[in-house]
Amino acid sequence: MSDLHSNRPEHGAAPASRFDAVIVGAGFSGLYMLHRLRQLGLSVRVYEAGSGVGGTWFWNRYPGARCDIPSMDYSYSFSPELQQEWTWTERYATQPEILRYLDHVADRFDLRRDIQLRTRVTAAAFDEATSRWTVQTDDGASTSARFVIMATGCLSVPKLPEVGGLETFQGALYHTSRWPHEGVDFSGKRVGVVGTGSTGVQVIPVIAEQAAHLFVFQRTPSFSVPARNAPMDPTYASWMKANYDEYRRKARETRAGIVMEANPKSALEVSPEEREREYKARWEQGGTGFLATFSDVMRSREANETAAEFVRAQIRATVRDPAVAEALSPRGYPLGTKRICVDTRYYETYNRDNVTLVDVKASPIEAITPTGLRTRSAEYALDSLVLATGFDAMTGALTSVDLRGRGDRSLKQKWADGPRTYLGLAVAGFPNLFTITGPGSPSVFSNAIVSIEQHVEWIADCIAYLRARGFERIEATAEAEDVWVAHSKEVADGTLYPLANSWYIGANVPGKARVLMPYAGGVGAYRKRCEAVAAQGYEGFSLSRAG
Ligand code: FAD
Ligand code: N01
Repeated sequence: MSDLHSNRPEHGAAPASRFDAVIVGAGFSGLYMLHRLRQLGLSVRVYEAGSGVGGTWFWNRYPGARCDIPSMDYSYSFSPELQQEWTWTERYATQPEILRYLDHVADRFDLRRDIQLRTRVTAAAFDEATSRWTVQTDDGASTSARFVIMATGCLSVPKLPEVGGLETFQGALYHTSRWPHEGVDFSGKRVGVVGTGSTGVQVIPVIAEQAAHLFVFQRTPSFSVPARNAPMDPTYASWMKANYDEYRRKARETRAGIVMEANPKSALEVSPEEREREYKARWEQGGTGFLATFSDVMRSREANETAAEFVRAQIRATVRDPAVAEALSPRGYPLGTKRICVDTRYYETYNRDNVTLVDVKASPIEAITPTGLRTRSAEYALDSLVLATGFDAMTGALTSVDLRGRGDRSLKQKWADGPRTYLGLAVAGFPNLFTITGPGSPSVFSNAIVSIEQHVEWIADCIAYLRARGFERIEATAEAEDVWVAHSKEVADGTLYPLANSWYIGANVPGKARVLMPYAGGVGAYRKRCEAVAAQGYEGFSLSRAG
């Protein structure tokens, strides 16, 4: 607690600057939020810890990084001009291309003049007398703002493995989400990668092509489907640009924020031949659409197992060594309940002579040593160690800021047993604070850009409403929050998600409460709920004027 305490704004110290709103983070969320609030005529300051804009795409520069939602979908829809003028070069754009896009957005909408880079928000406290927040940054300054919008990202706080000796390693150590800007040359090196989630699955095939030898330390195998990435088909891109409005409208009404052909049939009602044919067709098509092969893949354990077994069969057909194929075959949790990975030649990589799969579930990592990594049964000499060990997801970036609401209550303490929000947008006890893609919203269960745009627009409309009617304060009621938390749990319990030890439920961080953090009800239904709340004068919120 003492370190948190020292971050708190000094009582009585006058903030050096005043804004209508402070936005924390300059990724997809923060950039668009700034643009919308400026359009309303608000004075805004964005604080961003990184030395550039782009968020996820600024930080995750590891080789092989790219999106897993097609780029024509994984992009802003708010500006028809931007949509028409930007050209994606691949079906799934690489990290450098997405970062170029976000830099272009920052320039095109003249956003940079309100963004303060290299500045981390460490604390923020709500003053009940003035209905304003005092925001503290790591440069020692404080700022007063009526509204604070946390655009801090669901996957922005890297997580290191709980393994002793990391600091003793004499070779080169990397976390994939803090990759050196100048890149890394692995030629001639013995490299270890810990982690086989979406990041590991992307980085492993690329490092394997360069390293003298690659050791993959796998604890839990992932289900991965091929991306079938390819240069952008100009006919498809032209069609999309001509039909973007209608396409985006449809995407907003779907479950996952992406238009995909969903098969209404149950996996269990069709013949084995039809089942195989359908899975094969989706596998050949590539991408996350595999999850929509049948209507009950994500709802019925038995149906799910048919999809899981299909993937295991693909692994066996691809990987030559049967023991390695078996070690790569996920078992014990349903497909899709840890985020499904989308890869390029992932399983094929294990046929290379310079790649060794090490099963660290069977023989756990005991320590990182000065010269490499030691498991219970062997020692591996390494020149470089790459940690693809993920993030303190969804809550990490929010609770690492010392947020204090009414009565000096800390968000971290309030969320000790799991995050509680109203719609993933607001928290009872924390007036005038909004979260973009916060826990309790569909966020990571969707094409993030669809969810981000919906939140940004809802928050901007809400602030416009308050200002037009002279309200200074808005706060989610405890009752509305309780109802939303209960509803989210009920929806979650109707899915298979709680059956996996995933970051979705906080299982990757020791001591973190086990709660399914994203809302599993789908973006279409969720959007309708948010719109109804606004249409009813912000039902579930209390609004108040000065004094
Ligand atoms: P972020 O991009 O995470 O930006 C948050 C920013 O806030 C960061 O720059 C961070 O430095 C800053 N910040 C945080 N705390 C503070 C603080 N206290 N003070 C100052 N600054 C702070 N989603 C998809 O839908 N499709 C994909 O294909 C996809 N691919 C992904 C690939 C990778 C490698 C990763 C890690 C995630 C991916 N995601 C994907 C999820 C991705 O995070 C979102 O799509 C999206 O980029 C999130 O944007 P954001 O602005 O909300 O958050
Ligand atoms: O992180 P993860 P990620 N010893 O938490 C392992 C998005 N994303 O960075 O499963 C050994 O999924 C851990 O093992 P286990 C996407 O939403 C998207 O890969 O805990 N292993 C696991 O294998 C994704 O879901 C893309 O047993 C240890 C891995 O590290 C999210 O970001 C690309 C360990 C962590 O996997 C996070 O993905 C990249 C230990 N002590 C990311 N500790 C796209 O393709 C951890 N692990 C779009």
